[in-house]
Amino acid sequence: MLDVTRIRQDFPILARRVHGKPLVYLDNAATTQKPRQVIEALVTYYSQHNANIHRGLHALAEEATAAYEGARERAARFLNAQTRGVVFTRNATEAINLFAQAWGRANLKPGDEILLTEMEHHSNLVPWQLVAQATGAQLRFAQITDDGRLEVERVRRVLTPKTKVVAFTLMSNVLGTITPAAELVRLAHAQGALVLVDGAQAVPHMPVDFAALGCDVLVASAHKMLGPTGVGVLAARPDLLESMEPFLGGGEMIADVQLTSATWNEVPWKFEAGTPHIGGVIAFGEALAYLERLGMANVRQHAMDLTRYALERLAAVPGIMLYGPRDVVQRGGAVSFNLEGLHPHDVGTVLDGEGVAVRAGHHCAKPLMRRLGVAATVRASFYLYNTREEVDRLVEALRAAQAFFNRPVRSAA
Ligand code: 7TS
Repeated sequence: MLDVTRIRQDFPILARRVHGKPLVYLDNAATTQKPRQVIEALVTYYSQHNANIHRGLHALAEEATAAYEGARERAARFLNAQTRGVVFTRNATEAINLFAQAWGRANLKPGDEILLTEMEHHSNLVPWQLVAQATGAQLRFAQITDDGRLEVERVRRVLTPKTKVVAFTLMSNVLGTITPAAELVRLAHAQGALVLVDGAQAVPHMPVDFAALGCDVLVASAHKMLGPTGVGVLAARPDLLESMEPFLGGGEMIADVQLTSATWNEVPWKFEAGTPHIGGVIAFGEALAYLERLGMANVRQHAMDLTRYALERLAAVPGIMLYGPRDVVQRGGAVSFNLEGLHPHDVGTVLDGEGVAVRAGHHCAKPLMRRLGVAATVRASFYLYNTREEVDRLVEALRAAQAFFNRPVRSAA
């Protein structure tokens, strides 16, 4: 069990008022708030240790390098991946682009297939479109069920000997759906395909074990898990990284450089060209330490309890359409819905006026919106500092939106 009252004291922003009301922050799938431990890590880095890493001989450079590489070790432990297999990027999007370009350009050819699902975030779709255009490979898609689940059988149906890579989300940012990743990895590997798992939503909210999943690449974003913006993680098998050509060229990623050629540094540094977000990575290490102290199993339990409560309360709102699985075991805490007769943006605006922050729109998943037959949804997404009282505030604010636009509040019966 999480001590949410105590946790909330670590997050200065949660004491804010918005439009005269106490802030209810339910936009955690977009980005999470930061505890003071993470904010202080940034301040301490810039006020005590700031230096460029891996090159200076002076004390500050050594301190900064040790802290940066320490964060890499912690990230590897957190994900149960090898330290040499952890590459820091700007975000999950860049991590996917890195793999799609560095691996895809060298390994895909006309006739090969890239298998994705209908519910990918644009960042696990567009990079594959780019590499498909560049290589002549074809995109294939596993369909989801009407309640937003990804069934193994439907993936099996589109997986062929031509499939060279399978890339899918472990948790949908729109529907909350948790996909049967370990089973899909086994299936894909049996066909000789590599697997990239998009953990941008899952890694912050549940225990995710890279080795146990068995996938080849796992990506995540620090800012969705209490860390700063500007830091992403690519965890991969070190031998896979070694077999790949670099993604970006420049300082740091080289072993030797001649005027017309260069050789590469060892992994993971081969994939970290230029000065990274040193302070951000170090502060990300603090975010991981914070999550480790709470325990990811407890974080997941809290998400299930709160999501169950939210689904119950939301289902009782007249004229609501809820998307995604209803069973909290099969989903995380991103809850999408629409209110009959109201535009999601209007709902979002009224909610904002009540101090309740949600996202309304296509959530960077336009093909999924088309699959659901809507242009947009309202999305409330929870994290470890959210409470049942905040869910109640959300529901009250939805009623206020219905009253404001004067919609008949038909009884659900
Ligand atoms: N994959 C998934 C499943 C995501 O939800 C997101 C961001 C990304 C990848 C990309 O992460 P980034 O840090 O590189 O931007 N999702 C959202 C969202 O749902 N609302 O804002 C960002």
